[in-house]
Amino acid sequence: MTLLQYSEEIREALVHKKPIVALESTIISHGMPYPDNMKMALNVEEIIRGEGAIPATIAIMDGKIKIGLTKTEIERLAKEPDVVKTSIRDLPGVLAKKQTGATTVATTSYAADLAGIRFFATGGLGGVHRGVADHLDISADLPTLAKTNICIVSAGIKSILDISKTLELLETLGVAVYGLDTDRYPGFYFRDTGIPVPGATIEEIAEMMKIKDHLSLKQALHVAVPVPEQDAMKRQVIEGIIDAALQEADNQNITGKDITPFLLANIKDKTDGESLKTNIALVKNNAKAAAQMAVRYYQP
Ligand code: PSU
Ligand code: MN
Repeated sequence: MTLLQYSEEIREALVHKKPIVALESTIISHGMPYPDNMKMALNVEEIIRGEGAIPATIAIMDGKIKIGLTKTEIERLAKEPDVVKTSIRDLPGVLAKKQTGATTVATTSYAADLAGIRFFATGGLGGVHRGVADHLDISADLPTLAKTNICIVSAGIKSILDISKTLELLETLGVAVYGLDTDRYPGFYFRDTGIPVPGATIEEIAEMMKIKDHLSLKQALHVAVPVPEQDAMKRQVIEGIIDAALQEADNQNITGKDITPFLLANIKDKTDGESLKTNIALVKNNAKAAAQMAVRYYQP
């Protein structure tokens, strides 16, 4: 049974040890509306190519985990209404039922690691939800990152979450966290949470990944990149909006895997689309950084 299916380009890149950057698909199907999601997905691939690396968007289609998608496949993920949000526990079910599945950070990391891809760019990690004492909601992204050897580049943990508890849990799980050229952890929509983290350069991150390979350390390395200044939102503004969105989710009894897509869409409406613009800008910025790391990692 071969469940992994590579595009010709990715197969060739893996054989010749060319730099590859993995990309998730939940952000396409459940993180952004059409057609912005499709434009974003295609733009991000171009940005990675522009840096000399090869993009590998990952999704579940026709009973296979596909690594490297065609434009038509990306369009399906962006448009079709019944794409399943596929976190790690959902993977066997989506494959067995031959559903179309959009992979989360957890499932994308797992698949990328399996394929031997070392770098992965996304928007924001999942994590510990706010109010966790009353409602135990912790993203499967975290335990999965504890056992996948990947460098995950994001603009932090999604602002809708409890950032300090998520960072504590990442520490427990053995996932290292570095700021790219900054020693303050970014807050997804905004640049600075005030939480100190060690800073690192592109070169240092590439070196860390090589060292991790030597030591067979299975945990992910998380690199946080602040959203560019011109695209960032003001912390005070977005925090108020997040609180209102969380209240609405609670009123409407939204739980489980629906909560993150609900909050992202609700925040987009409340900000007249500004949060979506910021989200797109930060994903592009992360893709560029991840591509630079991948290129560096494969330099002799
Ligand atoms: N980053 C974004 N938008 C998203 C996500 C990340 O900018 O939609 C997705 C990722 O796929 C992540 C998921 O794994 O949200 C987390 O969902 P949950 O909290 O249900 O685990
Ligand atoms: Mn959850």
